[in-house]
Amino acid sequence: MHDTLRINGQRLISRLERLGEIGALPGGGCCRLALTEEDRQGRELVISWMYELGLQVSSDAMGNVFGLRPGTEDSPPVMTGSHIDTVRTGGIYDGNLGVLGGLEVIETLNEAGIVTRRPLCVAFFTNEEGARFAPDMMGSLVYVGGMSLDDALATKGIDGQRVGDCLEQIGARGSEPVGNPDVHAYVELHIEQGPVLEESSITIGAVEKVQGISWQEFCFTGTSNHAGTTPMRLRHDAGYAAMATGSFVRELANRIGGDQVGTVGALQMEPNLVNVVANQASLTVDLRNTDNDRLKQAEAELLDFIERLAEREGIEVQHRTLARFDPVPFDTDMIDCVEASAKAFGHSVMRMPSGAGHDAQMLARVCPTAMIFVPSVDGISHNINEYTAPEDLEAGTNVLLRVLLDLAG
Ligand code: HGY
Ligand code: MN
Ligand code: MN
Ligand code: MN
Repeated sequence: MHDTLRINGQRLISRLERLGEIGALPGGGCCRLALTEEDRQGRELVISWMYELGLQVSSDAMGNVFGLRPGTEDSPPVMTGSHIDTVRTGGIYDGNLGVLGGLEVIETLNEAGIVTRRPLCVAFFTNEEGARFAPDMMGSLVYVGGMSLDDALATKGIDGQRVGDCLEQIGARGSEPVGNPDVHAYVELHIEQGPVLEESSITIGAVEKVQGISWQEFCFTGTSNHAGTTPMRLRHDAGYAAMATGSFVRELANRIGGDQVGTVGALQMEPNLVNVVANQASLTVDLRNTDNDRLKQAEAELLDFIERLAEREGIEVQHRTLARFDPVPFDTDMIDCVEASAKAFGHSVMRMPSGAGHDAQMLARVCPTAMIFVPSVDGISHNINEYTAPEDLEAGTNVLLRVLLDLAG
């Protein structure tokens, strides 16, 4: 069964670097926030590659894009893919590897004249990052019917723009319906974005589950006042409330246990001046754990802390949930298939959870799903210095090739 077939690593890296030029940042990395002009250009380039490879290209009402390669059978496709939007300080591999690795598999099969029994499909999903429009994995969530199209289109981003308007502006709204996909299986190749594989000197991660994700936003309203004349006992300092919350999140993450993590990533204060007690402060809290009960405990303790803090400081609080996803286990047979494929190439492989969210966690709602991880150097991601060694990119994409051939027959 095509045991000697291998992908072309250099061609894959050239595509990754070419796509990375769109939204390139000084000093490396790139910024292609969802539904921006940079995202439009990235979409245009990847779609042009899909056409070059002879794929039948379609897109749905959420702007998710699909490149279909017919099989000898007319049956639900085996799908691979990921996302091509990035965070503001993104690298060139997060998401992009899953999409361009899928295209590299297609090109390798084209060159070998191999037609699989089941159709193959390479997809990229809209707004996986959620950095501009929460929740993350929005495109794949709508695709599987986990969020209504109307709710997604009406969602306002951090810049006040709506998803629906931005989709129109970049001409990305397709005609295919969403919410009821027919996919035989889904496999996503992705960089680990953490230190585990590198620290373990392992080449391939066979991902068992994606951890639970909780994104919340808190807006504190106090009273602005003179920083010099206002006694501490009379202050209603929204800035203090925000910073106290930040240090509580760190203490909470260290105390809850398991693999609990907690991050205050976004913080705004008003009027944000050296000599004025802040009357407004808003922040986001990202809590994650592979254990949902512990994640729920962390959320409950955070809310309790903030209520008591607001009471004590005489401050108003508004609270919004931006995203909440339970941990998602992947299909055991598919995990076995990833592990066996890695071993067939002689690669070291380990089973592991994913710390990051992925489109695969949404596809797992509708079909057997698995992920293939490759190491991130120094465990760095969501950082312009994100890097994965060429031999690991090639190893992961060869494993993807083999898994897709196993599934598509
Ligand atoms: O936040 C995440 O884990 C994903 O990158 N959107
Ligand atoms: Mn990603
Ligand atoms: Mn990401
Ligand atoms: Mn992700």
